[in-house]
Amino acid sequence: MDIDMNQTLQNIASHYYGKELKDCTDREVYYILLDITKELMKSVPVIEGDRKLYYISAEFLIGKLLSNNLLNLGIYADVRKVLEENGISLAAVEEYEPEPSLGNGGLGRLAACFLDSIATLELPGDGVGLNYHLGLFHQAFQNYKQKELPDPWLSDNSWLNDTGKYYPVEFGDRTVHAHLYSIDVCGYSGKKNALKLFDLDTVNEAIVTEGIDFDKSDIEENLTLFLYPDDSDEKGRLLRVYQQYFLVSAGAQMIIEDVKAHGWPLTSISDHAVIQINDTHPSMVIPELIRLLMNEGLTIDQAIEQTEKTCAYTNHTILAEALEKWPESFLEKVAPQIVPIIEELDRRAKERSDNPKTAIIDDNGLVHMAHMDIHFSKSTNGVAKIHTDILKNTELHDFYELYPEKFNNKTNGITFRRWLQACNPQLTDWIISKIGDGFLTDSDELEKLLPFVKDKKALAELADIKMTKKKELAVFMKKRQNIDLDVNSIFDIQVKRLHEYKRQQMNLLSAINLYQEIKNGYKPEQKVTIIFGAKAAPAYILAKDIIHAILVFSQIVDSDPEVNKYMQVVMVENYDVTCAEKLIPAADISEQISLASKEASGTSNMKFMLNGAVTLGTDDGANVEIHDLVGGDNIFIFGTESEDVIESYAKGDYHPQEVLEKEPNLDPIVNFLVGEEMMALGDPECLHRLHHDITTKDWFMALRDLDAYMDERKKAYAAYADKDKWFAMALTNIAMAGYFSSDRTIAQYNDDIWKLK
Ligand code: 26Q
Repeated sequence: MDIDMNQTLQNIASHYYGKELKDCTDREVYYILLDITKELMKSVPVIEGDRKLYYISAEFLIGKLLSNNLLNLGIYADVRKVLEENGISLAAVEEYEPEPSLGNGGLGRLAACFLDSIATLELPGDGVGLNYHLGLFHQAFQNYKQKELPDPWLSDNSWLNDTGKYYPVEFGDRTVHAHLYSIDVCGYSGKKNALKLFDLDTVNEAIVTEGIDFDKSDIEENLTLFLYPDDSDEKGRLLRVYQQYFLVSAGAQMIIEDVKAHGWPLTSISDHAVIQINDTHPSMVIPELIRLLMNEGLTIDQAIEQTEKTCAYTNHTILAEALEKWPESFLEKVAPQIVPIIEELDRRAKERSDNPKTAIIDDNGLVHMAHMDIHFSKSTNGVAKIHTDILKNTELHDFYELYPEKFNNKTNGITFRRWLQACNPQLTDWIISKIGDGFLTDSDELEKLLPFVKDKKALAELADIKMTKKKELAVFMKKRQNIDLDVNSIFDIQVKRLHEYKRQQMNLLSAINLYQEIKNGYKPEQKVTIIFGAKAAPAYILAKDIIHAILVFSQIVDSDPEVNKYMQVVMVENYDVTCAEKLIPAADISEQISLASKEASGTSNMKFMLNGAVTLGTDDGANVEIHDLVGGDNIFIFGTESEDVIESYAKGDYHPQEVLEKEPNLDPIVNFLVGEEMMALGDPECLHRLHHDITTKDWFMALRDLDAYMDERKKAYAAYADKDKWFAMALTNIAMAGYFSSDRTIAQYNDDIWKLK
C-alpha cells in the first residue's frame, strides 16, 4: 500500500480525538485502526468469476480480525512500526477488539481458515452464516466449576457492514425478514470475498436472564440471539431447526439472486454456483433450493438435478450421536413447505436403493440429514485420510457402495497467516532469515529448513524463540488469571473442546500418577506445566465433571510444596481463539490423545506442529498424516489402533473393570478422584459420578490406553533433557508442516469439487 502510515494515523487521531497518536489510549488506537482498515478494504477489488462458491456453515469462528486484515492488506509491519515509534503496542491495542466467537471449535475455525485461503488463492467464494448476537458462552470458573455467561461482541462500530438487504423467510406460522450483513474477507492476494451473515432485527438481547438462560419460545426475539442454544430440551432443539432453516432459506435466495443478477439461466445454476455444506447443520439448503428453483419455473426433475450438481457435503464427525436426525414433525412446524420435497427425495432415494440403512426418512419418522446430503449432492468428503477411510469402510459403507465416485478425502488445513505470521512473528522472521519468504505463498518450501536440524546454532536460536513465546504466555496468564508459570518447565498443552472421546480425563489421570510418584519420593529432573483449556457444552454433565476434577486437582498440586517444585496443572479460563494464539506458540508438547477412530481430523495438532511443538498422541485423525510426514522419531505415538477400537465396539468386549483387574497399578490413580484430598475441596457428587463412569463404563477407553500413555509421556519428558535433540525434533515438525496449509486443502477442494477458475 502506498500511503504514509504515520501521517494517515496522525490525521485520523486528530480528526476523531483531537490529539496526537502518541496521546491516544489503546482503545482509541483500536478504533483508529478499525476505521482505516475498513476504509482500505473498501477499495480492495472483489474477486469475480463465472462460477462462485458459497461455503454455508452454522459456524464461523473468525477470531479477532485486526491483525489478520493488516497482514493481508500488506501493512502489518508498517503499522506495528509506526505504533512502536509512538510508544504504542499493537498487542495491547488488540486487547480492545472483542472476539466474535461465532463457533464452537474445530468446524467453525476451519470455516474461518478456509475463507482466508479462498480469498488468498483468488477464488470467488463467500461464507454464508448467521450473525449470532451472543457467540459461544463466556466460561468463568466458580467453586472449581464452569459457569456460563453471555459473551456479547457486537458494537456500533465493528467489522460488520450493513448491506441494507432483506430476504423473507417463511416459517410455518409467520414470515420473518433476514437482514444481510457482510464482513470483508481480504486475502493475501490483495483481493477480497465476503462473509455474509444473516440476522433478524427483532432479536432482543434483554430476554437473557440468569447466565445464558432465555425464553426459548419467541422466535422473533431469540432466533439469532445465541450460537447453538442448549439443545438438551425439545424447545432448544426446535430453535436450532428454526435457525437452520432461516440460514438456508435466506442463503439460497441470495444465491439465486446472484446468479440471476449475472444474467445466467437457473436451468444451469450448477455451472455458476457451488454450495459446500459444512456438516449437516445447513443440509436443509437442498430441499430449499429445489423448492425455490421450482418457484422460478424449473420442473422438479430439473430442480433436483441442478441441486445435486450444485451441492457438496463435508462430514466432520463419526460419532453417531452427533449426526443430525430431525423428527418430521419439527420440520412440519418450522418449514412445512419443504416437507413434501423431502418426502419426494426420500421416495427417489428408495428407488436408488432399497437398503433401509440409506433411507432419508426412517421408520420412526426421523429425517437423516446426512443421508439426504449424500444422495442429493455431488460429493461427500471426510476431513483426514483415516476419517474418510472409516466413512467408506464402516460408518457410511452402504452409501460408498452406492456412490463410490462421490466419496473423496480433503485433509484439513490451517491458515499460516494467522497461525504462524500473526501469532508468531519471531518464528516467522527467523524462518525468513534461514530460507527466504517463499514459504509464505508456497508452504512446501518449509522443507528447506530440514538441513538445519544439524545446525546447533540454528537449534539454539529456535530454543530462544520458544523461550520468548513462553515468557509472553507467562505474562498473559499472569494478567488474565493471576497465575505464575515457570518458563523453565516443559509446557505440555491440551486445548480443545471438552469431550470424553478427546480424553482430557486420561490426561488428568496421568497427571495424578505423576503427583503420586512425586509424593512417593520420585524427583523428576525436569519440571512440567500441564495446561488445559476447554469449554464443556452447558448440558454435558460428565464433561463438566472432568473440568471440576481438573480444577480441584490443580489446586491440590499448587498448594503442596513437596510437589509444586516439580509440576503445575493449569486450566485456562474461557479458552478461545485469542488464547490459542498465545498458548500454541509457547507449547513444547502438543497433546492429541483422542481414542483412535474418534477424532475426525483435529486442527490444533497442525497449529502446534507449525509452531515447533512435538505431538504426543494416538494414531487418530490428522495425527496419522503428521506421523507419516515427520516419521516415528519426531513424534510420540501410543495407544490402541483404530481397527482394534472399531472391532471392540462391534463386539462390545471392552470393560474397564477387566483393565483394572489386569493392571492393579491403575487402582490408586483412579481412586484418587474420590480420595480424601479431592473430597476436601471438590463436590462429592461430581467426583463420584466421574469415578463411577470411568470404572464402570469408560466408553472412550481411557483406562485401556492409560498405561501406554503414561509410558510415552515419560519418554517425551526424558527426551526434552537433550535440548539439541529436542529442538531438532521441533524443527523437523515445522519443516514438514507445509502440507497442512489450508491453501493446499482449498486448492484440492477446487481441483476436485468446486472447479472455480
Ligand atoms: C449437532 C446436533 C445438535 C447440537 C449440536 C450439534 C453439533 C454442533 C457442533 C455437532 C457438531 C459440532 C461441531 C463439530 C466439530 O467441530 N467437529 C470437528 O471438526 C473439525 C474440522 O473438520 C475436526 O478437525 C474435528 O476432528 C471435529 O471434531
